[in-house]
Amino acid sequence: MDGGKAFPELGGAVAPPPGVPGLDIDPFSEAFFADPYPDHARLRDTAPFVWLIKYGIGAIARYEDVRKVLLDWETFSSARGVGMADFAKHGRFRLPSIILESDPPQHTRSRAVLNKTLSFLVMKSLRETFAAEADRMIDELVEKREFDGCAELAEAFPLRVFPDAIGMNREGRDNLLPYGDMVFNSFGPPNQRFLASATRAEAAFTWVETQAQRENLSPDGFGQICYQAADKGEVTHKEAAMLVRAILTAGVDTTVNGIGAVLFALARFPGEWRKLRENRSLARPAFEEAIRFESPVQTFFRTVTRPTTLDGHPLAEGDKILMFLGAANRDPLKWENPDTFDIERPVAGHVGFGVGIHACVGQLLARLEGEVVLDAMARKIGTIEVTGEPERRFNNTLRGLKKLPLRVTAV
Ligand code: 4IA
Repeated sequence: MDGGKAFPELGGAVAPPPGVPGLDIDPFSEAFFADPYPDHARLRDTAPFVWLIKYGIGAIARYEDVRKVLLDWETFSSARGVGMADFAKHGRFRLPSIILESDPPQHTRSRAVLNKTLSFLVMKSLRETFAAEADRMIDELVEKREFDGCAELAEAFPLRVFPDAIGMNREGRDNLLPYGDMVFNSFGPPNQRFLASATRAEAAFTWVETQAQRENLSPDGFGQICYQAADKGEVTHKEAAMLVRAILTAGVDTTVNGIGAVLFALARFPGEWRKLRENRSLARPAFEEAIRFESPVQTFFRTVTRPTTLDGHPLAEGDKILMFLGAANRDPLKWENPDTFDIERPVAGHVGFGVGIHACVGQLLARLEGEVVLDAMARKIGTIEVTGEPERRFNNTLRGLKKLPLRVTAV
């Protein structure tokens, strides 16, 4: 199979290999983003392995298959990029990440350092500050009554707590969101959406590299843990900077869209909001269920390293495979009533944070942020209602909103 000659802007449609059903779905189009669920169902229902004609790329959307590919890192590599572009054929748009875009043994070294940097103990040290900030922010919003759940909460909260926690200085933090938007767009095809975001974020590129340097991080932020590991020889100091860059890249848009997802879901499912108010210990499960339900990170690619098969179809070295995490998280073969937001369901095993060696290394941080926001809301807010049309933010990888007009009442 030739998964390579495939960018639409560079060549047009590619017929499927014999026996693989071809679909005319474009998972990087606004029509798809506006309502991906009918197409997710077509992707899952047609066959375990389907072909996206527009891009000339094989895809999987069923839970079992997505899980299997995520777990088999030796056959399905990340080192040639986890986006559509194959570093070996199409070049790279930034210096490859030594955690996301790497395989063992490099990945193992990087991961060990990030595991320490984002450990349970580090999260424990952040909890009090994060919770106090969530309380303060929710008090202010309750006072205000009407606000934009995106700008004033889902974006504001991570931007408030995360840069401080890692130890960034104050200047230029407004680069973080455009930078993330660009990187997450870069995992899709080189479409207009990506090009526009790259133009918007041009200056953010060097800014992020600079922010990741040791001398620009405060001594008590958790970013220093990467450099302390370098002092001990676990990685080089240059690698430590790359790992801090990774945290800066991966840590904002993801949690913004995770918090956005749970706000939007709770506003649409008042019964679930009631359950949360009555039982605050559901804050963490509610956030987790929102990650399953919305899957803020919708898709990733892998590159085949050696001859193998998917659903009996031969794959060759160099083939790219697209995995639909969002579709897997709503696969009816795995989930009961998958399209229902249910904060009491058994949600373990969802692939919203991935699974296997590349499973989200920041998931404890994400959950901490989600939990303290929901806990503060459950204590302070009586009712939540959507007062206007929510607006989606379109991104080649991320699913989320840019506007969510809300009205809340105090308890
Ligand atoms: C990096 C998957 C996503 C959260 C992510 C994005 C960028 C990086 C890592 C993870 O730059 O290393």
